[in-house]
Amino acid sequence: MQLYELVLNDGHAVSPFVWRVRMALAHKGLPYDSVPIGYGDKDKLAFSGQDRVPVLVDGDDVVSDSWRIACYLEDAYPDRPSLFGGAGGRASGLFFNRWCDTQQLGNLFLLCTPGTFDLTPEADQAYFRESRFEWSGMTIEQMREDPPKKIAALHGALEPVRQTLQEQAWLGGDQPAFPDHCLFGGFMWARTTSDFRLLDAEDPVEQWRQRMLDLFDGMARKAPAVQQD
Ligand SMILES: N[C@@H](CCC(=O)N[C@@H](CS)C(=O)NCC(=O)O)C(=O)O
Repeated sequence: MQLYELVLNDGHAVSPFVWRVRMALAHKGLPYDSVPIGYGDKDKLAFSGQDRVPVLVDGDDVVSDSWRIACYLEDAYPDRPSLFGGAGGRASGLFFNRWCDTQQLGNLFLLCTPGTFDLTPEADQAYFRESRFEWSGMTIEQMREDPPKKIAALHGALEPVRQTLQEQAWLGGDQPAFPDHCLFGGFMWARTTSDFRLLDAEDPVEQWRQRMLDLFDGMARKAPAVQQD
């Protein structure tokens, strides 16, 4: 298998969507070769019929979009540890996936985009700046203003997750499942790009994040990052 993934300066794999898939592949115990690409390498993704990472190539199968890749892995490798724990888990997993896309990543966008820009090779910085301005109407400099206010908004959005992790170790219950990998992807975006602390040490979400960093022999903890804790 090959995983096309976004890799910026100093080997920082910043994409929350790629991290979801990296964790899902480790969860299933499936080895793969990484194909690192930058923002300026979209032509290398043309074979997939779209221009975003992650893209997974498995023999003749080409799958893009992190949710669709998770579903593909679950269906193609049913004998490996399950990502969803059955049809009900997949159905509610889709809801949580969309919650992460809109609520978690929505709140992380203004926080993590400046650090992502700082790690973007110079040749791609103009594209990055312009595309993010088109999406948000904000310059990178404007996004850098008042991180504490943005961290407080994220903290509020995470309350249902916090209350869940007060009752159980993982979003998947007594073991990690794809919803854990989804949420963790966003925190890996922050860890790989930005030096601010998002969570207090006693927050159940932080304790869960530490457990996630330890999974699969500390795979995520060992990845090049700005934050080391
Ligand atoms: N819904 C897609 C989103 C994929 C996506 O937006 N990927 C970003 C990386 S974080 C990308 O390829 N960005 C390229 C760009 O901004 O030009 C998924 O879940 O995989």
